[in-house]
Amino acid sequence: MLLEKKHITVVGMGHTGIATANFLVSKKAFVTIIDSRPRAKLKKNILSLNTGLKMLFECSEVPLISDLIVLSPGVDINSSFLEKSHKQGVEIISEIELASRFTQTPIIAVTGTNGKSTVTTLIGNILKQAGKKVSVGGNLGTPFIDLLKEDPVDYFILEVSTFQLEGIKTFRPKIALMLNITPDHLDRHKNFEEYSNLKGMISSFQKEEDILILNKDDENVMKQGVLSKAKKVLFSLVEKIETGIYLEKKIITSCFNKDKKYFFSVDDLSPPIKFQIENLLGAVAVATILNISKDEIFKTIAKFKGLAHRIEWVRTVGGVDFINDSKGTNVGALCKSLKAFSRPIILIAGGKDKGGDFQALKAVFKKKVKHLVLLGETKNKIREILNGSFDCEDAVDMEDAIKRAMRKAISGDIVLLSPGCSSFDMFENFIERGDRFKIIVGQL
Ligand code: UMA
Repeated sequence: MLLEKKHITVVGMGHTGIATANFLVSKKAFVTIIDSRPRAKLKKNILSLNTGLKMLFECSEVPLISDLIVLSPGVDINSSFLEKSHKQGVEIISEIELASRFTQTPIIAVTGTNGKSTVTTLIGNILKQAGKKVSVGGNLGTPFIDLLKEDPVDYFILEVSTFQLEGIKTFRPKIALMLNITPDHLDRHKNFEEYSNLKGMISSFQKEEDILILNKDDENVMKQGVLSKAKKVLFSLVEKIETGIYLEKKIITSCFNKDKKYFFSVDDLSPPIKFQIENLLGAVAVATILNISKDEIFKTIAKFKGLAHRIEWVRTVGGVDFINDSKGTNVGALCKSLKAFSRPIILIAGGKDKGGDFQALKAVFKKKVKHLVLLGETKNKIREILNGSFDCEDAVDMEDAIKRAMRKAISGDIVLLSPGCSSFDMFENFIERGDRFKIIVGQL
């Protein structure tokens, strides 16, 4: 793709916009970067931009001459300010699309509503342990276009969101992995169908020789998988799989071309990975396809500390495990976390409502939750939905919530913070909420 002397507009001056604009300048394009926020709010961002480009602030209008528009993930491709450009036939793409046009290195892309950061990191760690040169990023933090600086590598391993998939035209992972699809980001996407279809886009440009790994236990994932041309590999927690990874008497097992291999028992795993078996199966599927030995996989897993705020094991106090899942900001994430445990759970949930369907929680609460402590703005909504069918109490803040949970817990229980809501009613973000939980648990 020739960029020299092309007029390119980059929308958004966050991590992605900055990395993209700097890349385009290095390719000698005429770059304009626009942002809807005022200059005063973007002082730090401006410092990271190279010279030789034009900046427009408080701007929601694309410059008239634009050969190409590259969107940051936070910018909706259906925004009204892009309508004219769509009509004029200007190419509008996401940053992962642009980056993928500048490398021949195989891409391993991971998507899903929940668990994708953990799985992306785990795959990266396993491949590094096995001596491969990899570069890991995407939605996880470092924009793909910034990772190109590390090329040549053996693989790019990317966490990919629907916001990024919305703007792809050719993005073709050698291996794509779809973990799960449950409702999220419905404030951005029209409805669940649109959101699911965008997740499915991860495989849209894959060919017969590429591989698509699917979670057999998730019907929405399987629905999307049917549409793909790629070779399918499945994984499942609950059933035997002909081509893929599953559990046989608690032993992680692979089966390819009728050849079965046994890895290790989930009983041999320690926290934090023992609560993330489904995610682990996805990562093992990728590693197996790439012929990584079971020893290398096990060595990585033994060292894996998990990611902060994602089913993060914090501490065991008097036989009670405290788990921080503050990143569980939607109902799907909360359900997933509850299903990860086979022991009684005292759950701390609630926060700012993202329009989640809490009705869906009733059945899983009955099965998994021993006691519920409610926090934040959604307290009343959740209580009303439970309609007296469930033992719950209110807490005024995190400290109070943990104290209340402690009173109900006995040895062998799990105290889980998995709010199912965003954090903005009481905290700066989910990180501050999770850190608060960890500090208080650390002082018990
Ligand atoms: N902006 C506009 N016009 C708009 C919308 C936004 O100008 O219509 C501007 C904002 O004023 C701001 C900039 O765009 O200055 C922000 O861009 P951005 O939201 O795309 O943020 P980045 O810093 O580029 O971060 C993005 C991802 N953010 C989102 O998807 C919202 C990061 O994922 C990702 O780590 C990063 O690129 C690198 O790839 C974050 C995220 O929350 C962690 N992702 C969602 C999730 O995980 O659920 C999908």
